[in-house]
Amino acid sequence: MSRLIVISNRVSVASAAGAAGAQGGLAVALKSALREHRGIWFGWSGQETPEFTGHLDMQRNDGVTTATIDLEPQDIDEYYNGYANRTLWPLFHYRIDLTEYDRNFGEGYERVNERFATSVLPLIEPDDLVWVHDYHLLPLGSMLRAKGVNNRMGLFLHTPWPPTRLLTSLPMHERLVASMLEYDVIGFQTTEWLESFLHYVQKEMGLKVGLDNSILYKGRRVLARAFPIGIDYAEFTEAAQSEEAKEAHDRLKLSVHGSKILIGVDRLDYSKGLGERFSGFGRFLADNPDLAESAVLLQIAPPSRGDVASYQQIREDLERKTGHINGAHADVAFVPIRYVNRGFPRAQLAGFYRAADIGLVTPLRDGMNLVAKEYVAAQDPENPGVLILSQFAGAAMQLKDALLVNPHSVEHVSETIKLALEMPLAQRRKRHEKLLVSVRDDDVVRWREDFVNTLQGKGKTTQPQHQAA
Ligand code: GDG
Repeated sequence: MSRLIVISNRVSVASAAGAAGAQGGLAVALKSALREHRGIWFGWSGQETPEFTGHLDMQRNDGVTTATIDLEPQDIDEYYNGYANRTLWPLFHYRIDLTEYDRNFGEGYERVNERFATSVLPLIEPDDLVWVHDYHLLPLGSMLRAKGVNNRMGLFLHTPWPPTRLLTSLPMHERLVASMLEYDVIGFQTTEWLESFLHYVQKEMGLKVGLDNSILYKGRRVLARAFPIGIDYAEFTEAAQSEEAKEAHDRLKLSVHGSKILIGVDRLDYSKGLGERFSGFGRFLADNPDLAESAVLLQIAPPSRGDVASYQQIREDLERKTGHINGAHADVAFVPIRYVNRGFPRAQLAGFYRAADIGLVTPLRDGMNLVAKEYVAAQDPENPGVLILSQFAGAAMQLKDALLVNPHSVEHVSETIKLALEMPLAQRRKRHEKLLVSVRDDDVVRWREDFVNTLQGKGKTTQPQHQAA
């Protein structure tokens, strides 16, 4: 079996990130992939160095070999906080109002990708498969090719891919996309993002796309496909059975004195639609005075990307909104929104999900959204809760038995909460049963095998069973 070299912006070393309790979906997915595969995970350590040296810190922990580099403050400003999180992230989530176009960011992005390429090069052996992750590293493959790497190389994008008309607002968009075509395989979360990408290469670059979605570029064949990511189902259901999960479940249940529980779990990010969610819940409280005090919203939102102004802004907005809604609807022994700005260990999270009657997952735009899948996996099949899911999350393409909502409509969110609270047990069970099949079968193991097999050129392997056509 070929070795796998996984390259991503950040590397989650050992179990430290797990203990901190706020690792993102990418880290959760990759760790389980690497544990099973011989190989190396390369990326930024998250640490600063006054001057870039390219020194590789190699470690073996938890069955995973990692190699990390430190970056200079200017790299972090221009590449990570700049081009990645102030330019590409908002643009890829359809927020051109928040997208900043700064030439220094673009230069920093290229410089750091070049530094990644130079540093990882000595680790790559001739038969290795190279698997690059996410929007931070789109041009990395082309830089490795320029250094003579002929290995099979794949890219997986965890975010959405924006419509062509939005992407063309990015200066030098052609150059960015052309650099991506140096990979052998380009993976997206859903067919929607894939179609946007194929639209771009046809309309803007005049390239031909074959029936198998392969793109002929400079005499090479690049395969673009959807590979919807899943959760580590086995690991998560085990965590949900643990004593720690049961204690967390009981603690939360006891604390609400018989009220129903709605849960949201999200990195504090504007793409997750937290403000709209709170407003929808506020509308539900206002529309249903007879049901007031019968439902509590627990929102867990560990802060992320705090160095970026738009993230500071959303934090302030949410604090104000929570205060406003709680002020209007609280009573001496009742507070409708519990807004918690910190992370919890995974087992506790699983217990909270299980205790919740409704999973409220309402991003305005999301590549996939693993929280929706975790909520389903954590339910008691005999008495499951109801998943309310944004129609704009990639997960909505698979989880069609959730109650799908338009997160921009406070009325729709409010009505859907009511519907979910009143849903009879038989219907809850029926919906959950179908959702569970998708979450269990299209898990992270299947995702990884599918991507790696495709990268190895083993032809089209099993398509996810529950991906919409
Ligand atoms: C990106 C894409 C795509 C959250 N709070 C805590 C905690 N989390 C964990 C969740 C879940 C993960 O973080 C979040 O994953 P998501 O998929 O919801 O979102 P992103 O972080 O934006 O991930 C996304 C994903 O990559 C994978 O491709 O699905 O669309 O944006 O696993 O449980 N974990 C713990 N404590 C917390 O308080 N332990």
